[in-house]
Amino acid sequence: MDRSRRRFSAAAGALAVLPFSRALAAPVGGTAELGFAEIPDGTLAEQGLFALPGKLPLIKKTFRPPNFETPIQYFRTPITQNRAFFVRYHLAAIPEVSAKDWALSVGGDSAERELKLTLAQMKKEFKAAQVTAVCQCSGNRRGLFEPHVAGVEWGVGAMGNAVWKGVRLKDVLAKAGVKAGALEVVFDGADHAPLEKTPDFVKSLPLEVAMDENTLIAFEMNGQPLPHWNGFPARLVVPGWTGTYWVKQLASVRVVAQPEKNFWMATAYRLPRGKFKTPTFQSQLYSPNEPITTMVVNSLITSLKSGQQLRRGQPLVVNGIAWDSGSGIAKVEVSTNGADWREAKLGKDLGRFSFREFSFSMPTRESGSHVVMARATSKAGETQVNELIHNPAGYHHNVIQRIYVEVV
Ligand SMILES: Nc1nc2c(c(=O)[nH]1)N[C@H]1C(S)=C(S)[C@@H](COP(=O)(O)O)O[C@H]1N2
Ligand SMILES: [Mo]
Repeated sequence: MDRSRRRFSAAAGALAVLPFSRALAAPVGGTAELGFAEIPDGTLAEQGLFALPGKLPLIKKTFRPPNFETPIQYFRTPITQNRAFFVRYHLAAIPEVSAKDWALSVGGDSAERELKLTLAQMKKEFKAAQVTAVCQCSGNRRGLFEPHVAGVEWGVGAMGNAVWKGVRLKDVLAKAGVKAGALEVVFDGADHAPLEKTPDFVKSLPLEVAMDENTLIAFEMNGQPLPHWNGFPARLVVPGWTGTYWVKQLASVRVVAQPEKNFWMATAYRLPRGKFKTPTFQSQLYSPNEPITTMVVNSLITSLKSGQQLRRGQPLVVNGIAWDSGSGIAKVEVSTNGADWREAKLGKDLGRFSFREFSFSMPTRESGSHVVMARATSKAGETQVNELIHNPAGYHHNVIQRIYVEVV
């Protein structure tokens, strides 16, 4: 019997009062009810909801720096509303940038010239571009790792999907002029550490990813200016790549001929080499590990909680969302008995970088327990895993959920 199964039996059987006391101890998002591990992590058990200015109540992970995750109910629509969108920062000093005073610096040793572009200039000089894309933290679901690893103990909500609008980074780089020999493009935001002990958050991308037509400098999210907490007035949008590259409060862009070697590239956000089939970041392969790059295929069931009881005769509805790094979702299969898989119906295609809704419904004629699973497969042929692929920083958790429901 696997661990979550045992947890379920205990909750449903001998300790009939347990679900209630657990509800008190774990107001939101315990690991068991998400269909993963058996024992709720301390952090997950103690967390509560808190509303940052301009935001709905989100699941508080840390105040300084602000780390807040999106409660599961906001994933019942394919677009995540701005006020519910998760917030992730590494550094606690986040200036309120005024749109009027903001200007982006563009340069670097592999740029032909230096530019300083105000928001008005950016909007006037470059063609508008838009993409619907998932921003997901590399460490989304880290709190579900067993054994646990250090870092923000995220549940399933360190992600969101939005319509991002701005200008293409490649158009801005073309105006600056990219010299032969350019290797990476380096991004810095306006935030910094309060005590200058922590290195400034600076990220780089391979030149070809920076030049991709879907890589944007975005000013808008779902038709509104970016919320402060999501990067106002401008952020990088790198569809398919994990959230770490989506630099907020973007202040400077530099085209360089050498690999960027600061802490956030050389030490943090790295994976053991060769463990995942994601693309390699060629210019950053100088140690036994490599930078994380694109997201792995994944899904989330949003219509059920583990331990939930359904009345016999009520349909068992398995709805949720699926996403990958941009090949698009080919299929989502659902199992309700731990053995057979049936294809769910896919919702409207909002673009290959977007969440894709799925739905499945089954009549319940008899009482009994079900293990409900959903398994997404991308158009590139990648499928969610049965067993966690361990890595020290707790990235790329795409283990198939196992949600236990009881028909009574
Ligand atoms: N300036 C700045 N940009 C940043 C970060 C940061 O700490 N500072 N964190 C990154 C990480 S790790 C993630 S997952 C995303 C989260 O985006 P969100 O806060 O809009 O949800 O922002 C990225 N951009
Ligand atoms: Mo992240």
